[in-house]
Amino acid sequence: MNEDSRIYIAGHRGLVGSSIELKLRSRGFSNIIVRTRSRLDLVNQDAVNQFFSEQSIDFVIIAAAMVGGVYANNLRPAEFIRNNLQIQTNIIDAAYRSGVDKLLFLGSSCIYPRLASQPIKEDSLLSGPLEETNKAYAIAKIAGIEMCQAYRKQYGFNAICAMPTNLYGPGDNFHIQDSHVVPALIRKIHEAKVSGDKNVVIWGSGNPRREFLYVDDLSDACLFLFENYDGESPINIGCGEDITIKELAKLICFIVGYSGQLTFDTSKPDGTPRKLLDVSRLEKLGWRANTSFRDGIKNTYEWFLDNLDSYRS
Ligand code: GFB
Repeated sequence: MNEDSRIYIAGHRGLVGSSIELKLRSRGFSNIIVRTRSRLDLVNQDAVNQFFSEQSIDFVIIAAAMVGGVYANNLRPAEFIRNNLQIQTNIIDAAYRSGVDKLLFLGSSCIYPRLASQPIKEDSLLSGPLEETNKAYAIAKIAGIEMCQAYRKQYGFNAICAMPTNLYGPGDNFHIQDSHVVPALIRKIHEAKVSGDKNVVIWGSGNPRREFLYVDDLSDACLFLFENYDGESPINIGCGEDITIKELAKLICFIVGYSGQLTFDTSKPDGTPRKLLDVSRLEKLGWRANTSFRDGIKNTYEWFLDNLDSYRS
């Protein structure tokens, strides 16, 4: 990749894509190609084929996906599997056919079996049953990995796959029901503080463990892999540490400055009991996360306060 390379970021308005775009621009890449959904609908195969045939793209990063938290995944599995299969299939195939040099596909730690041994190694893919609440999304992402590997094997297409752990950061979706746990709790706890509520409801038991990675660390890792990895196996991206949802909620209360009670609504799903990635492959390649969780949550809360009128929800 050089500064004049034509790099297409699919999903540049999302949490991950926007961070990747900023990072590429800050490193001097000037030919970054992006399209809003109204100009290019990624579920439309003809539109995607036409876009690639017109653009002479060298490199592709697929950060476009339909994503959501445990509740949204459980409620709308048909949309999660259909939209994600269509988006990734259209892009991977059109990229290969139009002569793209290299493509990065982003998956998710939920591709691994629900009870995978921890920390989860890349090799545990397809070694056991998946978590029910996000099976449709996970199977779409697994199909994306398989498609990259099949195109590599049959056509020699340089498509690599990265599997990030749970992400958070500025620009996230703060929808009260559809979002992931970090933005949901930042919003709920902030709103309880402002309105003087003495109680915040946390979904599930509070016992599940999750590993959280700050989005700018993820975008850094993606560019690192783009420049340093050409293998077939997916590579996990995480920080190597996890915490319980209860501990997460307490940390957010501390950062927001809220001193009310937390109660746990066990009628809501817990999802996977634990998801901690084994990041030793990535570390051997030479990359490590460097944002502390406390700093990451602080930055995210500050961003939320600065964008109270315009955050995504
Ligand atoms: O972030 P989250 O939805 O992702 O939930 P998953 C993580 C944990 O936080 C679950 C609990 O145990 C939730 O029950 N939780 C507590 C909450 N309060 C809340 C809340 O207000 N909102 C949310 N969302 N959770 C998703 C997958 O699973 O992770 C996706 O469904 C994707 O497919 C993503 O892989 C990374 O880790 O459970």
